[in-house]
Amino acid sequence: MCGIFAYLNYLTPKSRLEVLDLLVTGLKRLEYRGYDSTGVAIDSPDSKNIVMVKRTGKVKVLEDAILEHFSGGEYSEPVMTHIGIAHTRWATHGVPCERNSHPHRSDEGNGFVVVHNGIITNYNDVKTFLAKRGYEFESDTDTEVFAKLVHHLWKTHPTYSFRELVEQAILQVEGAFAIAVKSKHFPGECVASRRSSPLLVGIKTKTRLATDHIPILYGKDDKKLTSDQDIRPHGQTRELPVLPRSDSTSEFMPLEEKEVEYFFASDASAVIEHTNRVIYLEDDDVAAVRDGTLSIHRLKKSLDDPHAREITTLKMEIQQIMKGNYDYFMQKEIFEQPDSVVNTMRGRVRFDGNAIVLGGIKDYIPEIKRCRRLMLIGCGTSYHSAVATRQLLEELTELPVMVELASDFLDRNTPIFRDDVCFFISQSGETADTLMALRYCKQRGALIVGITNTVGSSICRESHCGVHINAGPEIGVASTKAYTSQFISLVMFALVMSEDRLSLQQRRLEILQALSNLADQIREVLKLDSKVQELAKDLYQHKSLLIMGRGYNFATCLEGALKVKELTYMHSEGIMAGELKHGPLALVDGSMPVLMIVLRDPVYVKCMNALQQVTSRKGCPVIICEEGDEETKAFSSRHLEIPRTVDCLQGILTVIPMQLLSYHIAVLRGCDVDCPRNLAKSVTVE
Ligand code: UD2
Ligand code: GLU
Ligand code: MG
Repeated sequence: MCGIFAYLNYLTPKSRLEVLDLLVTGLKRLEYRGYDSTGVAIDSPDSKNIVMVKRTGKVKVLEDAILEHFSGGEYSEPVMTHIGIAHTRWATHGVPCERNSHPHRSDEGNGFVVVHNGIITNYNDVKTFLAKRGYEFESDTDTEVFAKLVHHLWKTHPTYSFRELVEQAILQVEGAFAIAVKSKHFPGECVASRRSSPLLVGIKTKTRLATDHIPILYGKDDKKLTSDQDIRPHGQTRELPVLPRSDSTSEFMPLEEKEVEYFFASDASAVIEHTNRVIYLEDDDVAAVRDGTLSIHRLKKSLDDPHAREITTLKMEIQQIMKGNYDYFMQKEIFEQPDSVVNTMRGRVRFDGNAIVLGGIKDYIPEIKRCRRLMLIGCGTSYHSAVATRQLLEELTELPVMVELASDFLDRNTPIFRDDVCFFISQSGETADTLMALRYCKQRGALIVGITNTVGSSICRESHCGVHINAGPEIGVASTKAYTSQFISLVMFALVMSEDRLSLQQRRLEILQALSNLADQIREVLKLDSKVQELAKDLYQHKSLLIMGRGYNFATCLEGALKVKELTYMHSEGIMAGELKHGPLALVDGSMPVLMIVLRDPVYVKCMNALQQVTSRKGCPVIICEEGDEETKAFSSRHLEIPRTVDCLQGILTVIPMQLLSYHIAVLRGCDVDCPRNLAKSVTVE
């Protein structure tokens, strides 16, 4: 998840220094979306070239570099019309460094420069296609192929407008993107588009616009030129479909006003200080500004497509917008999970062919299959993701699986052998204990696999191979979306390991099917929010909360209790329901808050036993159960119902009410949700 920002002033004199200042300020607002590196592109003083400045690290580093390089002189002279683009990066493709920083360019002459948020999943195919045509690549990013593809299309279709070139290019790419493109061949113009990643256009005029909507212009799908090969689908060649061209004289609907400024941004926080008039672009919209006029295009019109995009008037404060409609980053991240789980699977799971490819470990799979045991090592929430998936890993890999807390693992000097495969799970990829455990195992000759959210992190670099969970930056100290994405990454690994096991195919299909429904089911669970909030009101003044479950949901109990502890400073314990009689049952009475997870899975009967034990000690537990499970619901007046899914993925749906519950309790207790006391986001000390 990166931040993109572009600023176009039309007949509104601004010096390049002012433009740079605007770009840097825009990036600062978007910095929460990623802070691996930053970059800007503006016109050179003679307006014949494009100048770029890029820096590794946060926006401040870029700001200092700009102050150093562009003081006064020709950069302070006003220009009537100009377009500048800017980017703050959260690396997915290629480590954070200056070379991989955006904007990316089409050629040495900076003909086209691009900023991008998202992942172009077929970038290797596009790269091969372009390499054959003589393009040389400078970075490891997926983004660079887009700049070069536009350039290639420009070479082969010299009569096309800037907008048409970009439209052509987005036809060829798969995956998720929000992009803004600037070109020295089309001065004063900007083209932007999105698919899955967010993008909006801010409009600032001196007087209020005469219109509150921008008409959408639809392509006519009648012309097909044949001049090149289509880059999709993988390996095959098809005619490169060239877009229907809309009538170029009518394509730009002039706004009444002459002087106008446009802002393209990943979210409203970056534009709100300039204007409150924005258009939220929809997937596959192509927004183009030419001669100061904005137009929005779509390739094809289908029946229910609207005729125009509304200009929305924002009524929010900056702080509010940065967090979307949320009060805290943690809350935002909880609600991001329908998208982040899809991002984890993006480009890896093919639901149509029931195939899974984890590019980061595929070459190591034969070696992993020969191993003697799998070790999963992590701390805190990352450790819980291992607990959550252990059973499925045992089932689908048929290998012994050990799950270890990194610190304890080291304390024990655990024996490690050359034929062990050790997984190191860490959101930041910098967790000190996990990293030490990694080095310990590496020294002993084991194969080291990383499961990290952060490209270029220490664990990523020091592991032999691994999987990036691609959940997007997690700002809230208490991990939420990283947990569900780690969970899914490990499930995908289990599926890869069992690909050629005939006897397991039915099971695999069942899980793949469930994965394809997961995002929608998470949306369903998130609708419980207000109910969970009510529940939090019952619980927040208590001293303690016991969370019980077993089997696939034991990890949710541990993770739920950890969330409650770290956010609310209440005592909370995740209890294996099978252990009740061996001690914890003594805690239960009519006043002890208890939450129990009782789902219709192979341990249902045992969970019901536990439920009975608790109620017979006058406990009145909150029950998390399956939708419509009347029999279970009968045991308590307080329940949270979640949709049915395959047993091994239940943990993803049951952990979400726990995240919400701890969040609401923390808010009610007046705790700082995003920065719990005594804790830090990434624990880089032992
Ligand atoms: C990779 C590329 C992506 C694109 C895609 C094409 C990156 C970050 N990802 O995505 O750009 O080329 O392939 O199919 O460039 N790794 C570790 N330790 C870890 C995590 C990852 O060593 O903890 C390695 C992994 O072995 C691989 C690389 O980092 O060599 C990228 O891993 P990934 O999970 O992002 O791989 P993939 O195929 O999904
Ligand atoms: N894939 C691009 C990169 O790695 C953009 C990443 C993002 O938006 O998260 O640079
Ligand atoms: Mg590595």
